[in-house]
Amino acid sequence: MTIITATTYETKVGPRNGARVVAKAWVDPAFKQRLLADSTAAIAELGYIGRQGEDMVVLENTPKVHNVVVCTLCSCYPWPVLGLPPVWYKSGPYRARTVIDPRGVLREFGVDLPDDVEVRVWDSTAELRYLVLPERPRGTGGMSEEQLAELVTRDAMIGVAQVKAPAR
Ligand SMILES: [Co+2]
Repeated sequence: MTIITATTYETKVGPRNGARVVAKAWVDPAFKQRLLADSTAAIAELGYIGRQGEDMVVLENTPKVHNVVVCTLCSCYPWPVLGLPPVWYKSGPYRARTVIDPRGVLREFGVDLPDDVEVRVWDSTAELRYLVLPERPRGTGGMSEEQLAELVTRDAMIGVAQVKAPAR
């Protein structure tokens, strides 16, 4: 019997599925189009289906729009693509402040967005679960889909981080 700690599941195992979705969207324009048009069905193409993932909406970050996901009521979270939510996602301060002061919360996570970037906050519900499609970082043109997936973090798919190119 294998015992996986909550921490491992939160940060490693669970979010790898979402990272594969993101990396595929970065390299496969047709998949990205399907992903944005019908997120649940496109994610299911990769086999990521199940509880808390029945009604997915993928939110695309662009140079002018940054999406952040929260659940103000409880801790709704897309289990099939991200695993279990981190402790801070369930915390009162994150749930309350993300709606009131998203830029302030993002700064605390190390994301300082220019004023001309619109921040959109999405409140998860039992019906809808969100996954952020982060921007592909510059300087990753030669990387494979697998290598790109390694760059994608859980926090970037919640919207409290940006994906960074590997240091040279
Ligand atoms: Co909830």
